Amino acid sequence: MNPKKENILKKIYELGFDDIGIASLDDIPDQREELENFLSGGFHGDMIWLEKNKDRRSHPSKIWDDSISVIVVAKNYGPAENPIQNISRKTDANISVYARGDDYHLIIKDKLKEFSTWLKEHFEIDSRYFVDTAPIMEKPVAQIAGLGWQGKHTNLVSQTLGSWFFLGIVLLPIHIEPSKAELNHCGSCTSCIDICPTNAIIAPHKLDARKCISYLTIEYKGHIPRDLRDKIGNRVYGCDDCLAVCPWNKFAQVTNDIHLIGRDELNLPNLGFFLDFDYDDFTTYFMNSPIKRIGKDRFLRNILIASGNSNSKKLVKKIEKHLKNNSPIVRSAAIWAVKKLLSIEKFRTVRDTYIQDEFDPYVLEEWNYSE
Ligand code: B12
Ligand code: SF4
Repeated sequence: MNPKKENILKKIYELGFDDIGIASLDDIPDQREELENFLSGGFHGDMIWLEKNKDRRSHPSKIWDDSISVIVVAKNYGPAENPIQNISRKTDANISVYARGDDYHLIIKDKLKEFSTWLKEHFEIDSRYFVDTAPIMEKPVAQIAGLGWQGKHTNLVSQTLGSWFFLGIVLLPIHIEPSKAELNHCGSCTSCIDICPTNAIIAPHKLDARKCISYLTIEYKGHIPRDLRDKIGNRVYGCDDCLAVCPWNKFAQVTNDIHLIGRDELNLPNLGFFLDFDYDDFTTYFMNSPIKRIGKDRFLRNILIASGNSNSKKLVKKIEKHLKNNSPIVRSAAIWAVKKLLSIEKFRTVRDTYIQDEFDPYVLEEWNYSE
C-alpha cells in the first residue's frame, strides 16, 4: 500500500521541516547544458568534485534507477536579526548565519533517515535521501517541486520563508501527486547583484564561484587572491550579503530549531579571541559545527584576513605570533595583515626579523610584495 500524500506531508512537518515540495522525475529538466556552461567557464574554481560526476549530476534520475518521484524539504534557519548589519563590526569575526548553529547536514540527514525508516516500516517502500551527499543539483529540482525559485544570486527564494532555508532530497520509487512548480518572482530587482562585495554574480543567475566569499573562505584551500582580500572585510566563514538584501525576506521567520539557533560563542566573537585561540582545541570547539570541516589552517587564514581589514593596530601583536605558523597559507595571511595595519617602516622591521627563516616561495613573495 502506498502512503497518501497527506500522510507524507503530515510526517514531514512532524519531523520539523518547514516546507515540502514534490515533483515527478519526468518533469525535471536535464541541467546538463547549464552545468556544462558553469564548468567550462571555470566558474567552479577548485571544486573539482562538481566535474567528477557531471553526467549523473545533470538529472536526479541518474542517481537511482528505480526513482519516480522526488520530495524536496526545506529547513528554515532564519536569523533573529538581519546579518547585513554585522559587516560594519570590523573587529568582530562575522560567521555566516548558516554556520552559527549545528551542521545542517547532520540535522537534516537524521530527520530524513527517520522519514525513510517510517516509509519502509509502514508501507514497505524503499527510498534514498540526500543533503549535499549525492551529485544532485538541489536548487533546480526544488523549483520544479514548488518550494521556491532560483533568485538572481542562484539560491532558492521562497514566498513564505524568504532566503534562509536549507534543502534536502528524498527519491521514491512510487508516483505521488506533484506540487505546482514555482515561478520566478524576482522581477526587475537586482539587490543581490548590486550588494555583492566581489561582483561574483556576473549576470543574473550566474555565479563566478571563484570570486564568491563563501567559496573563498570555505571551499578554497589556497592563498586567497590579493585583489579579493580587502573585499572580504570581516567575513570569516561564508557570506550572507546577497541573501540578506533580498526583499522577500520580509516573509522570513526566525528559526525555532534549537540546533540551528546561533551558538552564543559564534555570534560575532572578537577577532582577537580567535587570534589567541588554542588551535589544538579546534575540533572540540567546533564540534558539530560546519566550521570544523575547513580545518584550523583555513579558519585561521580567514581570521587573519579579517584582522588585516579591521583597522585595529591593537591586533598586531596577536597577528605576529602567526608569522611562524607551520602553514604557508596562515603565514602569508599574517604577513598581509601586519602590512595592512603597520606603517611601512614598522612593517620592514617585522619583515627583517622573520624573513630569514622563510623558505616557501609564495610566502617569500608575500614579504617582498609591494602594491
Ligand atoms: C557548490 C555549492 C556552492 C558553491 C557554488 C554556489 C553555486 N551557486 O553554484 C559555493 C561555495 C560558492 C556556495 C555558496 C553558498 N551556498 Co552552496 N551549495 C553548493 C552545492 C553543493 C551545489 C550547487 C551547484 O550545483 N552548483 C552548480 C551550478 C551550475 O548550479 P546552480 O547554482 O543551480 O546554477 C544554476 C543557474 O546558473 C541556472 N541558470 C543559468 N542561467 C539561468 C537563467 C535563469 C533564468 C534561471 C532561472 C537559472 C539559470 O542554471 C544552473 C542550474 O540550475 C549546493 C547543494 C546541492 N547539491 O545542490 C549547495 C547549496 C546551493 N548552498 C547553499 C547555501 C546556503 C549556500 C550559501 C548561502 C552559504 C553561505 N552563507 O555562505 C552560499 C550562497 C552563495 C551563492 N550566491 O550561491 C544551499 C542553498 C539553499 C537555498 N535556499 O537555495 C544549498 C542548496 C545546500 C543545501 N542543501 O541547503 N555553494
Ligand atoms: S555569498 Fe557574498 S560574495 Fe558570494 S555571491 Fe553572495 S554576496 Fe557575493
